[in-house]
Amino acid sequence: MNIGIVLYPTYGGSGVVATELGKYLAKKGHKIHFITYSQPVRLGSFRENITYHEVTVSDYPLFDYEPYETVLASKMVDVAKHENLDILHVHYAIPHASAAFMAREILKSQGISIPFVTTLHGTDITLVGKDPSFEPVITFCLNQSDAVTSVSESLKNDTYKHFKTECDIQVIPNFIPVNRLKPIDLEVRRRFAKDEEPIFCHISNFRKVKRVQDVLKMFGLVNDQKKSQLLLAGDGPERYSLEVLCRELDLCDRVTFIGKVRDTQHVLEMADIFVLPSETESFGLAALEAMAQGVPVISSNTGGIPEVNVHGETGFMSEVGDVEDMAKNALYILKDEETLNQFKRGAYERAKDFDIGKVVCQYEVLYSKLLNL
Ligand code: GMT
Repeated sequence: MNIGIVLYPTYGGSGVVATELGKYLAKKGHKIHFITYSQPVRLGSFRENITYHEVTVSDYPLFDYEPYETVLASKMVDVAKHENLDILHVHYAIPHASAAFMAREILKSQGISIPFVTTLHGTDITLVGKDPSFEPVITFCLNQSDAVTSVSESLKNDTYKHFKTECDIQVIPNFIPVNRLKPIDLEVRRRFAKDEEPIFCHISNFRKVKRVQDVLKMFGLVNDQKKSQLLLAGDGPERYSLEVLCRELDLCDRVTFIGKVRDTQHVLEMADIFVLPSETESFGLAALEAMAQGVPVISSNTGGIPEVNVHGETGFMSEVGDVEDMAKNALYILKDEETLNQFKRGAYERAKDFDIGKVVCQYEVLYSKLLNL
């Protein structure tokens, strides 16, 4: 199939999922056309069956706000016509679904019929989407999409709760390539921690919704009992206040701000515990990425996280903000090597349920159904 994938190219989870989906489908022989405004971070170098089409908005002085959605829709029309796309798959509803709707209608007016699939990722529904300034457009686009998928049951339920739509939403969970675990590179690990010190890790875009302050607070409580190290990977609006809190909690020699990393695997390989205390999380791809490296997860119990993290098996979940409980659970996992290894195994085995090979075929079946293949 010739598939156009529209995505955010940045470090966010929806972009990562869309890029990995495209890369995997390309390996299976499909022709993939990524359409977005800059090279997707996880795309890497040249690959067979993959083309990247850049959307460029001109900075005409009249525009206070660049008309990205219009240019994106035009690019979709252009790629669909000249690359003979069979289907468009847009990740994250805003503004990709409305641009896809416009593209589909333009193409229809020219006698070309191309369906589009909208995949909901989370904040497009739970934070941004339900804002009244977006709501009518999102509702319309959900109803107009040829198929709608969501990355968890929780997100599907949230969509029905916040939007007046009767569209059929198919849950296709996020996925990850689960590879064999590599032995820890002790030389690298020793740059961050002594052998007897556990390494905690958190990776995100440091937005408020991630509650990274809770990571520091729970880590401080753990560190009082058991000297540990914390690696914070990523960057975003909360970075400065996190650095301030780190100083206030007197944790500077225990916490490393790594900044943005393209390949999180190398950080996760060193970690003993991953922390995800988010306010809301439709799925928690970062937790799944940790589990695929055999890292147990201490998380909140919000949104779709319970569909990924199994309490008492792959880690533990606590109420949002309950940093004492999170610290207690982390100390339980770290109480001895046998318990830690048991949780590491549990996390790794659970990740296999979301292996890319098991999940991506569900998208292929969906595309075939829409194309009557
Ligand atoms: O929250 C982020 O880090 C970014 C955001 C995105 O759309 O890029 O993530 C959302 O989509 C991910 C991939 O499906 C999910 O794993 C995240 O849980 C979801 N984030 C939220 O719901 C807050």
